[in-house]
Amino acid sequence: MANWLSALSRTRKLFSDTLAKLWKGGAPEGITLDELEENLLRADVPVPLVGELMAHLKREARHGGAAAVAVLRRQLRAALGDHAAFAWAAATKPRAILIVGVNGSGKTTTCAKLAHLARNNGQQVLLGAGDTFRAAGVEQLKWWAHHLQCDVVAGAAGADAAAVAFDAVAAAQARGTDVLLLDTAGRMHTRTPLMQELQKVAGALAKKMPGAPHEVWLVLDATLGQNALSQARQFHAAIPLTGAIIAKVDGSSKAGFVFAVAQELGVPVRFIGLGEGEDDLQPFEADKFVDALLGAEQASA
Ligand SMILES: Nc1nc2c(ncn2[C@@H]2O[C@H](COP(=O)(O)OP(=O)(O)OP(=O)(O)O)[C@@H](O)[C@H]2O)c(=O)[nH]1
Ligand SMILES: [Mg+2]
Repeated sequence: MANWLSALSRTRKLFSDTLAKLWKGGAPEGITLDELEENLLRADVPVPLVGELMAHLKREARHGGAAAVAVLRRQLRAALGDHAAFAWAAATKPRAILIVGVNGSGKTTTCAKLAHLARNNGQQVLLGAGDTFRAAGVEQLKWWAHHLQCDVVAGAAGADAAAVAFDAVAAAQARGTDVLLLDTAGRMHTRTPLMQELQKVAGALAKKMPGAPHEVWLVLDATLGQNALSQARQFHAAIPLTGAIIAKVDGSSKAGFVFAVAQELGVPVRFIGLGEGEDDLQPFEADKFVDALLGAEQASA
C-alpha cells in the first residue's frame, strides 16, 4: 500500500532544498524566498495563491526560517478548506455513484479501488461496466471484479451505455446492494455529443431510481496539473459534480494543482490515488496532504 509521503515525493522534491535551507537558517534572504516562489509555481500551486503565500512569508521572514515554514504550512492548509470524509453508510440503498472523466484519467482503476474501500467500510458493492465504447473497457472492469471477487453488471461492447446503467441500478435494487459504482467511457470535455451521452446515462439511472445518481465523481489525472482544471469546469457544467478524485498523484510533480481544484471547482476533493493497486486510494485529508508536501521535519514545526 502506497503512503502519502512517498506518493507526493516527486512534487515535494521540487522545493525540498529550499525548505531545508529555510528550516535550518535564520531570517531568510530575499533570494531564498524567490527560490521558494519559483518552486511552488513549478509544483503547479495556483498563481494567486502563491502570490498570497509570498506576501505572508515576506512579512513573517524576520521571525526566521522555521517560522516561515510554519506559516507556509498553515496557509497551505487553510487554502484547502474543509473536505469532510465521505460517509459510506447511508439510508439510501443502493447509492448510485457515477464515475466520469476524460480518456485515461484513471476511472476504471478508481472504480475498483472504490469498490475495495467501500467493502472495507462494510458496504455491499456492485460494479457497473458503463464503458461500452471499447470491449477492452468492459474486460478491464470485469478483470478487476474477478480480482476483487465483486459482482459486476456489463452489457455487450457497443451496447447503449444508458441501457447498461439502467440494468445496473435495477440489479443493485433487486440484490439489495448498498453501493453501485458505475464506470463510464473516457470522453473529451469538448465533445458535446459525448457530454450529452453522459446526461443520458444519468437520466437512465434517475428513471429507474429517482434521486440517482447520488454522487457524480470526476477523476482527474494529477500528472496534467492545472491543465485538468478546464476539463473539470466543463464536466461540472454538463453534469453537476458532487466530488473530485485526484488519481496518479504518485506519478505527478504537479500535485500543487490540488489547491486549484479545492479553491476553484467548488466541490470537495473526495479521494486521492497514490498508486495502481486496489488499496492505493485514500480519503483525501488536507492535513496529510500538506504534511506530505512539505515533508515530515517541517510538519512537526
Ligand atoms: N501510478 C498510478 N497509476 C494509476 C493511478 N490510477 C490509475 N492509474 C493508471 O492509469 C492508467 C489508466 O487507468 P484507467 O483506470 O484504465 O483509466 P480510465 O480513465 O478508465 O481510462 P479510459 O477508460 O481509457 O478512459 C492505468 O495504467 C492505471 O493503472 C494512480 O493513482 N497511480
Ligand atoms: Mg476505463
